Formats: sequence, C-alpha cells, structure tokens
Amino acid sequence: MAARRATGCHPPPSSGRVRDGLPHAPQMADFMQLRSSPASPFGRKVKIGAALCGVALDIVWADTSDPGDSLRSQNPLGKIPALLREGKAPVFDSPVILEFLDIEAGGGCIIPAAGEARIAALTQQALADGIMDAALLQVYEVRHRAENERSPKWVENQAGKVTRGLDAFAAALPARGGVSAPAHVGEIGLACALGYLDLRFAGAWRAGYPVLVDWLADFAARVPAFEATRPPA
Ligand SMILES: N[C@@H](CCC(=O)N[C@@H](CS)C(=O)NCC(=O)O)C(=O)O
Repeated sequence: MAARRATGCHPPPSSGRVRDGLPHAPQMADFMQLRSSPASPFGRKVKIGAALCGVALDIVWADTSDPGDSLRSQNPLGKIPALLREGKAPVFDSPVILEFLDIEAGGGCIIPAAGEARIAALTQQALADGIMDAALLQVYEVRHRAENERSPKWVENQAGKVTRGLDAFAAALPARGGVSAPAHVGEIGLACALGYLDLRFAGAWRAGYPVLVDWLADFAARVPAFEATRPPA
C-alpha cells in the first residue's frame, strides 16, 4: 500500500471509481485499508467520513472473535474499525480515524476547525459513540452469555444510557454547519447510532422520537453515503 492524499472534502462525482458502494475519485492508484465488519456502526462512521472527505478505503472484513485474525496485531484491543496505512502505525478508535480523515482532507471537512463548534461536534460524537457502546453491550450480553448468566440490571443500565442519549439529542439536535462537508462528526455519529438501533433493536426508538426520525431522513438526504453503507439486515 502506498500513502495517498485525499481528493478534497467533497466526494467526487459518482462517475468515479466505485469501491464498497461508495463513489471515489477515478485517478487513485492506491488506497488505505479499513478493517471493519458489515454491521459495525463504528465502521460505518468511518466509511461515511471517508466518503465525505474523498478518501478511498479498501475494506477488509475482520472477525473480532477470531484469535487468528490479524486484527489483533493491528489493534491490540482486537476492535474494529482499524485503519492501516503504508509504513505507518495503524490508526484506531473511530473518532481518531475520523480526525485522521479530516486532516487528510485539509481540515475543517467533517470536524469544525476551532472553537465551540469543534467542541460541540466532538462532544456530540462522544454521546453518539456512547449510545452505540451501550447498544452493542446489550447485543453482546445476548450473544456471548448464556441466558442464566445474563444480568437484567446491567442490561437495564445500558438501556438507560441509550434512552438518555436519545433524549439529549432530541432536546438539542446537532447544529448544522461549521464544516465544508454536508455533515460533521457529531451528525455522522448520531446517524450511525440510530442506524444501529434500527438494525439490532427493530427501530423501537422511532415511536418515541419523531424529531430524530425527521432528523435522520434529512441526514440521509444530505449524505448519500449513509444509504450506501446500510448494513445487510
Ligand atoms: N471506541 C471504539 C469502539 C469500537 C467497537 O466497540 N467495535 C466493536 C464492533 S462494532 C468491536 O470491535 N467489538 C469487539 C470487541 O469489543 O472485542 C471506536 O469508536 O472505534
């Protein structure tokens, strides 16, 4: 893999080379590799961020539960997403990867460059990530623990984080703007969190949060990469 520069903040026209369902610039000779999985909401953040920043990614699926997967040598935590670059250390944790993509795009693309707008977007990203963490842990409780080993109280604690997070977003939607892309990291995070709740919790959130339903529809219209990265049901 050779290092390459981003083509700019805005995604190139869809006539460009298409990889992983996302439009990318036609002239790219090489690209970076993303370790992820089709359903990972954190990986989806990166895929959307890359599309908005005009960075092409070669996506290689990882199996986080397989000790033999090279992922564990790329990210000692064995977590996805992880971004691999030619001759450089892997980058991991989705907020760090999104920051890297923003830098590749020249800055101010998906993260406001400075001031309160930057802090707000990063804080909203942290809240959205926390919702995803809490949702994921509930899924893992079922996936990795026998029924008699599960803790309803602990699951309830995680569910509370999701509810309070959604309450907070519904009360104060992420402000638009401050970036040259159609959305910033706080918005990308919220969209991926809601998408994950759709995928794993049958969209139960929709009944209680019409304002977020409308917000997500608007986000999807602004950011075609959201639909392009929809995980398989
Ligand atoms: N804070 C991390 C969270 C990543 C994460 O939890 N990814 C999940 C998949 S969506 C994972 O790798 N789980 C496997 C594990 O925890 O061992 C980020 O933002 O990238």
